[in-house]
Order: sequence, then C-alpha cells, then structure tokens
Amino acid sequence: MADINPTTTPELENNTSDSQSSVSINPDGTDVREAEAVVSVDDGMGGTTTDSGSASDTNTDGEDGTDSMNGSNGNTTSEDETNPITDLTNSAPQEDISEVRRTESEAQQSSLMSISSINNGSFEGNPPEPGEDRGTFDNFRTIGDTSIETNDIGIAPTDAESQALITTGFSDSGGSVEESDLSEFLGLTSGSLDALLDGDATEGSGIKQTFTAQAGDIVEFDYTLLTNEATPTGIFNDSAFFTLGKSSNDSSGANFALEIADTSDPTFSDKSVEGYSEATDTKTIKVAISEAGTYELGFGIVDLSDTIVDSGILVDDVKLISTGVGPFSSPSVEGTQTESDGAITSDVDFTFGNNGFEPVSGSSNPAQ
Ligand SMILES: [Ca+2]
Ligand SMILES: [Ca+2]
Ligand SMILES: [Ca+2]
Repeated sequence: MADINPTTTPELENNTSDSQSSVSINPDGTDVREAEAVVSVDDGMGGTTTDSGSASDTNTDGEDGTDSMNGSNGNTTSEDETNPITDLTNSAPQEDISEVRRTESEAQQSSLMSISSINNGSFEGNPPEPGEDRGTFDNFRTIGDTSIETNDIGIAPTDAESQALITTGFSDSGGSVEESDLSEFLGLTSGSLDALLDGDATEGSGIKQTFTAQAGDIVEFDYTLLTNEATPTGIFNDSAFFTLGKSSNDSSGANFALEIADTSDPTFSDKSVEGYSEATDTKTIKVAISEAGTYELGFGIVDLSDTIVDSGILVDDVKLISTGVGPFSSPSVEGTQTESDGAITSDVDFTFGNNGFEPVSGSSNPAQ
C-alpha cells in the first residue's frame, strides 16, 4: 500500500513535492517542458507549498537545478512521461470537458486557459496508469502526511482504483505540519481553523488544486472520515474540512473553509479500516459556483487540542460538473442546458459566492 509512484506525469513534481519527495524522475527535457506547462496555473498560488524544504518546489521555474531528487526510481519509459505533456500543450484531447470548457470561456478568460476543469480528481493519474497502486496526486499540491490508497485500506475508492488519504499523523510520505503552515498552504488566515472548528487546531495535512469554473458549475467530491479518537470526543475532536476561494485572493489568505466531518459524526463505526479504529459512511458534497473565475479547492484535516491519536480523511472523485446554467441567473448559455435552474439548485448542498458558502435548503447533507 501507499507505494506511490508519482513519476508518471510532469505536474507531479510541482504539485505534490512535499509528501513524495523520494520519487520523481524526469528526463531533463521533460522537466523543463513540464514546468512551462504548469507555471501559468501555479503562479497564482504563490508556490508556498511548504517550509520543509523539498527541492522540487522550485521546479516551477523550470530549473534543472532541482534534479537532485531525480535519482533512481527505475522509471524506464520516457514515452509514458512525455505523453501527458503533449496532451497538456495540445489541449488535452482525452479531456473532453476541459476542451469544451476552454472554448466556452475563451472570450472572457483567455488568460486562464491552461486548466479549465478539475484534473485528476480521482487520483488515478492523468492519464491513468494501468495496474494497482499507480494512483497519483497529479495536478494537486500536498502538504504534510498524504498518500494514495486503494481499497486495501478497507474503504473502497468511489471512483476507479485510487483515492487520496490526508491525515493528522505521519508516514513514510511525510508528517503533519503545524496548523499555521497548513492554514497558509490552504489560503486561510491563521487562527481561522480554531474558530471554524471551535477548538485548538494543532497540526494536520492538506491538498489543493487550482481550477477554472463557469457560473453554475458544481464542485462535487466524496469523502470518508477515519479516526482513532473516541467517537464522539469533546476536546480531541479531530476535524476535516475543505476550502475554496478565488485564486487571486490566495496571497491574502482569503479562502473560505467549511467543516465536513468530525468525531461527532453519527455514522462512525468499526469498518475494519487499516490503521484506524473507526470510519464514517462515505458521503458526497456538491457545491455550486456562483461566479465564473479561477478558484483554489483544498482539503484538510487537523488534530484538535493535542497532536496525538490521529485521524484521516479519504477523498475521491473530485470533479467539476458543467451545467451551463448559473444558479443565480437565467440560463444564458445557448444550447447546452438540459436542466432548469431549480433542478440544479436543489441538487447541491451549498452555493459558493463572494461571501463564502451558503447552505442550500433541502439538502440532505449533514455537513450543513
Ligand atoms: Ca479514484
Ligand atoms: Ca487527534
Ligand atoms: Ca497528529
């Protein structure tokens, strides 16, 4: 398990350097091209992935000087590595949604064309790699203890073979970071997690990705909380959350966070999960984006009160669903919508606008 092999695609070196610093091999040539392809996306994110000194963080400059990591992880097929690069620069023909959306947004967002949907939200790699244990954090950035898991952990991925695990503990891939570092990584103001979670958030881990959305698009993902804490527990109430914000606000810490699960979740039970005493049922959250733009989506989990007795959150099937209809305005995109405003709005748990998350009445998700 957790035999992550992020050597498969170029974005990885930029995006997942922290937890997987031991693995990344790219021929010098692809290194440079890869960096160029991703820079336009990552620039708005500030590159503040971590303080822990992973050399690959600097790859956004396209420098080969960071190749100290590029040791000997036995990746022998350079063809496999160059394919995703080609796809990226040639408008990713295998990504139908991406291609279509790029066309739609061209007029108003020509500068944001690099990635116009959530990429690799299923953690299978982009494009997927065949075989077991080949999932990756492609297109995501990570901090702390994160890993790719299969159904071997005891909870099946909700899409395909791989899923992300983010924990408050530590493993071969890295250790949890202090709350202040996690908050900075996720674009949150320091201390905001304490207020959100009504306690003292101490340490944890997170992942994030920048994407471009149109008004009315729906962010959807599946998640399962794992814990070794007693359930429920008062002050050691480890909590998971996700974050969203305009990526242009990244540097000011203006992202919003929403708690999605903690130890008081009523669905906790012993589900025979490796490394954890209990798990919740797997749930889905849908968030309608009210305004077109470039956003940063993050997932995180923290210990509360102390740093021991750890918890984790499994995340999978993170996707952006294009509705072609803005939830707060009349249908305006000709020829694409098949649903009414009402149908779309009632199908989501939250809307997200300039003031953050707003619950949608009628949603059945307990996270509200
Ligand atoms: Ca998956
Ligand atoms: Ca804990
Ligand atoms: Ca911990």
